[in-house]
Amino acid sequence: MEFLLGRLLSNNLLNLGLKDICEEGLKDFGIDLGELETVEPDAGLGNGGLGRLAACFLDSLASLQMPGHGCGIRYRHGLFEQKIVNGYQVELPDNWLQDGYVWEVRKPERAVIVKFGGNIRMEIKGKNPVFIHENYEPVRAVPYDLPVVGYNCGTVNTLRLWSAEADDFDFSSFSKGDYLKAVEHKYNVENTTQVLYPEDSHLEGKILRLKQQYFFVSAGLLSIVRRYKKTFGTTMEALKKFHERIAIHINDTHPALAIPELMRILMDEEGFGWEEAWDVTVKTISYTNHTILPEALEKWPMDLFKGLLPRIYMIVEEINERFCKKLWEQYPGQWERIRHMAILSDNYVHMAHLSVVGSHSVNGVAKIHSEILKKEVMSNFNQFYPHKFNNKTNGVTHRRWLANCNPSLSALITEAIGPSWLTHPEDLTALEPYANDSSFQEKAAKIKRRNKEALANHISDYTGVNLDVDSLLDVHVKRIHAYKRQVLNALQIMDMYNRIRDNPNLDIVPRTFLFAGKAAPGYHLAKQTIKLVNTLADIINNDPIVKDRIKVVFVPNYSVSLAELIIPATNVSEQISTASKEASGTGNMKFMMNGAVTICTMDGANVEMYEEVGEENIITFGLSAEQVIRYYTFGGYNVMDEYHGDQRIKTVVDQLVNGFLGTGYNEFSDIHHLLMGTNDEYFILKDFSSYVDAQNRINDFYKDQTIWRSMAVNNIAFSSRFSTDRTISEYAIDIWKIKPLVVRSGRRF
Ligand code: 26W
Repeated sequence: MEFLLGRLLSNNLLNLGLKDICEEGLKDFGIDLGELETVEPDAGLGNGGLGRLAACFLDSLASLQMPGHGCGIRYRHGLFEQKIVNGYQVELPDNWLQDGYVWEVRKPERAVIVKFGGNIRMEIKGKNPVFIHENYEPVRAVPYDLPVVGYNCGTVNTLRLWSAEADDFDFSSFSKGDYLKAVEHKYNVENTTQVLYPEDSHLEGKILRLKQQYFFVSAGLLSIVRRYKKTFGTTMEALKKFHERIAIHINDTHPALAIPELMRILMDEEGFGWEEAWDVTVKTISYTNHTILPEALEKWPMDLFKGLLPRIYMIVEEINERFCKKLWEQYPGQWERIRHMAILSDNYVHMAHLSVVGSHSVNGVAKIHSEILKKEVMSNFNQFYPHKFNNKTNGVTHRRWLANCNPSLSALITEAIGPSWLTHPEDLTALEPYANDSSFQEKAAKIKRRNKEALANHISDYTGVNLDVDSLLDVHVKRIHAYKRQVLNALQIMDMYNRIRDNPNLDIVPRTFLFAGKAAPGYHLAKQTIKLVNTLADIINNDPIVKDRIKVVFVPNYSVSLAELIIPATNVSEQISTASKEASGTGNMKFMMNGAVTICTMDGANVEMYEEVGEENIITFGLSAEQVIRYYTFGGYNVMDEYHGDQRIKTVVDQLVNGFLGTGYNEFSDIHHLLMGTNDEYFILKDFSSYVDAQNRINDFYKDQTIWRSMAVNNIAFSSRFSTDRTISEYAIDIWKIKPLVVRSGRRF
C-alpha cells in the first residue's frame, strides 16, 4: 500500500551507467546535476520504514534481474509536508503531482472496474450456487506505470500505481438534470486515491482506508489474472497452475484482502470450487509482518466491512468457519484458544489472522522480531502452522544508500577494493584491512567532513542554525514515536546541559544533536516531542555558558532526499528503541553503510549489526527484549525507584514541568505523563543511566580519532549483509521460488 520512492533521476542514471557522463555533459552547459535533481519532487507515497523497504526491494529485484513488480496506489497527495512554526509541527498537503511526473505512463486501456457496496444474490446454476453482485458502485481503476531500472543489467520492471477515476459526468444523473449529483459522484469516486493515511503505527478504522485497500488489491489481482490468461490461456487446466507461475506477496496486512479477492475471482469469475480455489490461493500468497505493536495490528469493524465489501465478507466468513472447524478438531473444547485465533471475533475482522491463515509463508523482518512473533505474538499460530513461520532480515539498497548518496566514499571504496561490491555487496568485507590503514582512514574522514559541509549548507538555509562541521554529528532521524524514544535522547541532552551549567569546563567533545522526523497529525505526544527538541535547541544554542560545545537542531520535513543528505554526514547513529518494539529498523543499516558508529539497544536488526561488526565497533546499552517482556508479563518495575534513586533523573523530569524550559507548565505534560503517569511504559527512565554511560563511551572513543576512524571503516565493511540484494535473494529462493530472468547477459560498466 506504500512505496516511498524518493527521487528517481540520479538513481536511474546510476543504474543505467549514465550518471558520470551526464554530470560531465551538463557541466559544459553550466548546469550542476545535483542542483538539477532538486527540481524533481520526492515521491513520498509512504510513511516510513515499511514503504521505504518496498522501494529498496524494487531496486534489488530489478538489479538481480528478477521478474518482480510492485502494485500500489497513486496517491494524489503523499505524506504531508512538515513545517516547523514556533517549534511546533504544522502539516501542509504534499502536492507532488502539481507540475506533472515524468516517470509515470498512464495506461487507460488497462483500466479495470472495482466494485463497492451493493448486495449479493445467489442463484443455482445446474447444481452449483453462483453469486451475483448487484447495485454496486463501480470505480474505474486506471494504472500508471513507473519503470524500475535495474543496475547495469538491462532489466526494467514495473511499479504499477492505481488511480481512481470517474467519467467526467455520471450521465444517468446528468440526464435527469441532477448536475450537482453528477459532480458529487465524480468527487466521491476520485476521493478514493486522494491521500495517503499518515498514521504509521496506529490504526484509524476509517472506511476510506478500507476502500483504498480493496481498491488497489482488486485492481492489481484483476490485472494479474488478465495477464496470466493472456499468457498461459484461459482453460481451467492453465488456471490451476496459477501458483506455479505467480507469487503474490503482501507487505504487512494492508493488502490482506488479496486472499478473499483471489478466492472471489477464482470462484465467481473462473468457476473454481472452494477447495480448488483455496489450494491455489494459499500457495500463491505470502505475508510479511512488520510490527508487533498491538495498536498497529489492523482490525476492521464487521459491519463496516460487510457494507463496503459484501461478497468479500461472505468469503472471509467461510474462511473463518472452515479454519475454526479445523482448530476445533485439533483443540477440542479449547474455546478461548479458538476465539483468540479466529479471523472474525468480538465484531472485528482480524487482518493478521486472515493473513496467516490464507498464506503459505509468514515472515518477520529481523531474527529477534521473527522469534518474538513465534514465541509471543503469534505463538498459537506457530504451534498450529509451524512450517509457515520464517525470518527474512531486512536490508537497504546499497546502490541508493551508499553509491548514489555518497559518491565520494563510494569512489574511495572502489579505488581500494574494485567495483564488484556494487553488484556483490558481500565483497564490501574486503575493506576490513583498510580499517587500520591510516591513509584510507584519513581519506574517509575528509569525505565525512565534506558531506557535513553539504549538510550544513542545507541546514543553515532551512533553519538558520550554523552547524559546526568540526563537531561530532549525532543523529536521531525517523518517525517520532514513544517507542523510538526520542524523549530518552532529549532527556540525556538536558542532563548533559545541566552538567555543563554545573561545570562550565566539562571535558566533552563538541557535539551537534540532529533530529528529524514527522509526527502523525493526531499523535499529541509525538508533537510535544518535536516541540521539546526545538525548545532545547532554543535554550542550548543561545546559552553563552555552553560556548557552542553542544548544539541541538531539528531539521524539518524529513524525507528520502533529506536522509540522503544527512546519513553520509553522520558520526553517531541513534537506534534507541525500547527493546522488543522495533521490528527491524532500516535507517540503522543506512548509517552503518556510510561509516557511522551506532549507539543502540539490542532491538530489531541492531542485534544482527552487533553480530556482524563485533562488540568493539558498536555501542550498546539498556534492557534486553527478554527483560522488557518479562517486566510486561510479571511486573516488578516501579518508575518511582528511578525517579527517587537518581538525582539526574529527578532533575530532568522535573525540568519538563517546573518552568525551566521557559514554556507554559502544561507544554510537556504528555511527556511527563508518559514517564510518570504510565509507570514509564517504554522504560525510558529505566534505561537512562546506561544510556548516559554509553554516550560517555562515545565521547571517549571519539577523542581518539584513530580508534574512531577504524570503527567507522569496520562498520562500512561489515554492513554487507544488510543489502536488500541479500534479502531479496532469500525471499526469491525460500518463498517466491523465482529465478533471475536474464534479458542482457554481461555487465557493461
Ligand atoms: C494501520 C496503521 C499502520 C501503518 C503502517 C500500522 C503499521 C504500519 C507499518 C507496518 C509500520 C512500519 O513501517 N513498520 C516498520 O517496518 C520496517 C520495515 O520492515 C521496520 O524496519 C520497522 O522496524 C517497522 O517499524
